[in-house]
Amino acid sequence: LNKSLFGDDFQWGVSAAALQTEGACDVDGKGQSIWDVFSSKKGKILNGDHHHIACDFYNRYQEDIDIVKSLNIPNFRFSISWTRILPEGTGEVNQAGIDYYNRVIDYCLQQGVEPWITLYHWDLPQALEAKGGWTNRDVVVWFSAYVSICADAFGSKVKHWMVMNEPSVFTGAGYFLGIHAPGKSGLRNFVPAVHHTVLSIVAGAKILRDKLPADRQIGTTFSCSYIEPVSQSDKDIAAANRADALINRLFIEPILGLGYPTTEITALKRIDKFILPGDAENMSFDFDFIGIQNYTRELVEYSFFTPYVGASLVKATKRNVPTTEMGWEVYPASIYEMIKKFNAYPQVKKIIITENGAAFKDSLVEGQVDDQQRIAYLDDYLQQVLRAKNEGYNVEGYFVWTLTDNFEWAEGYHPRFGLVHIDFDTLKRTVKNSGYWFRDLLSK
Ligand code: GCO
Repeated sequence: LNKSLFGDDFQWGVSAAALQTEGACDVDGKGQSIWDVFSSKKGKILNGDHHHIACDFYNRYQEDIDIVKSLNIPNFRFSISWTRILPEGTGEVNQAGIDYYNRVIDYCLQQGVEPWITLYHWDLPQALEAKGGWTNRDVVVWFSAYVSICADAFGSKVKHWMVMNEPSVFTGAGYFLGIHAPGKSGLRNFVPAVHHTVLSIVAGAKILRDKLPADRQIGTTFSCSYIEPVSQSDKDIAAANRADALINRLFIEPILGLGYPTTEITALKRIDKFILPGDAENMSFDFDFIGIQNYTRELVEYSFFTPYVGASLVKATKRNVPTTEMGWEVYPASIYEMIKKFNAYPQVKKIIITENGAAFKDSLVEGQVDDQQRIAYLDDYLQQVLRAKNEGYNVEGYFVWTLTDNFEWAEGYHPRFGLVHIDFDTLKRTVKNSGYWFRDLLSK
């Protein structure tokens, strides 16, 4: 593989997120986020890990951006932490937070690396969670004010914007399953959180459109997995369709103007009571690009015991298939199928793969990490992206998840996804062989 096969306009990059990398949770006026609170609770994060220091990107951003540049990676996607800008979520702006992101953005630009900003990568201000967080409809107003400040502060320099990262994960894991911050569960939290998130994505996008120069690219990102039934029985096929509605369609479809997939998930019909008069016009937006993030596929079987969806995922670790350290099946054709699936929506203008990558057990031996499994994974998935592109499907960019090993949410530091190894005791960075492989791919 080499980059020229993908054409001159194809956008290459690497992705990261504030909470997973920055550390410095309580410096320079930053307020507490829901993750600062959640990670401090006993038993929430594997091995009792915490993101207090993480990769110390807050202090070492220059070193990391230097690495991005040295690997020939032209685009760097990272997120802004709401609580650095607005420590209490609303109200007074913390100038030190604005200054910090200006330093990061300026350093990227000086190095010839294009910054791509995600405005929300899951770290809601705790002060807003205390008022109900995403379950409280006022979040649309709070989020809009935050977006507006970011647009004013960074709009003259940053060309690519993503409103939110993977809404189905932060609402599903955080407000339905309770395994991510803020640890809430049940439909009574999940359903309003879904609707308020949709309204916020659209409100945020409209503000960006109003405030930013006309040539700015406005997007938002979605997680997705290719879903297949375990058997061709009617029950399994119907279960797979329900899982697909929940995992792949729940957020993109309203945003494209298609409404919520309540035909498949009837329990979601209770969302109607949160949809107020006038909401219809505020639920969809014409995005310049849609970011899709794919790692694996899911096999689904009918399950009488799983409430609301009547479907369960068959664990890859029980199926005798290759998996990553996350227990996710390595299934390269999933990314091809997802590109096809998102191409089927005529409203989608441009698709960019804003995340793809894998955690494997890496070992640092004499200053080297020879991560052949990761290289094979990335190569195989990229072949499938190329296949989709060659078949004429719209896909105009690819970002690896992620630059450095980092704090993988409830899994802590155990899963290593980086192109760059971090020794979490010394914070020393070592480019893995996958990083050099990506550099070479981008040099040809
Ligand atoms: C995501 C993420 C990342 C994860 C990655 C691996 O889920 O959007 O952006 O934060 O670390 O997906 O699980």
